[in-house]
Amino acid sequence: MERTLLIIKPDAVAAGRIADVLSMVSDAGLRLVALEMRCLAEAEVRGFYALHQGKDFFEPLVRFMTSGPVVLCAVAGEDAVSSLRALVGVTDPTEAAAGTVRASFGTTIQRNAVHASDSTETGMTETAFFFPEARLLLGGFTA
Ligand code: 3AN
Repeated sequence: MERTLLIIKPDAVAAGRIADVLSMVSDAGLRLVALEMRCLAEAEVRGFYALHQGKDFFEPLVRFMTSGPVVLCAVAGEDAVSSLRALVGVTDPTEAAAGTVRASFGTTIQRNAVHASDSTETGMTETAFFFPEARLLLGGFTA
């Protein structure tokens, strides 16, 4: 079972698309194992996107990601990382395949509706960045 982190970004939250995105995740056979809606602190965003520090889009990205509430979602499933990336589409919504989350709800390369981990390794580290292991509901789905 892989883990991956989905973030519904401030643009998609403001546009009222939380339920649409979560439906697409469920319909793809992926399981939500933790969910939290809140505003991110600037330091958290800088830490989360540390890889991009120094790039020209970094400061605008920090401002955007702290501009309103986000929904943090830990997602689990077989091939969860690649399945979620396929569902989300490429970074630039104008280039994303029809029917993907970013093509449907993103507007620009910055305001691209969601984040999704890009490898099995970042799936683990990014999930752990926001959710301690004890908060992941990895078992007990018997209903
Ligand atoms: P992805 O989220 O598709 O893995 P990354 O990790 O390369 O993309 O970029 C992280 C975030 O930084 C993107 N989701 C987007 O919001 C922003 N971003 C990336 N490239 C650009 C760019 N060229 N111009 C503006 N924002 C960008």
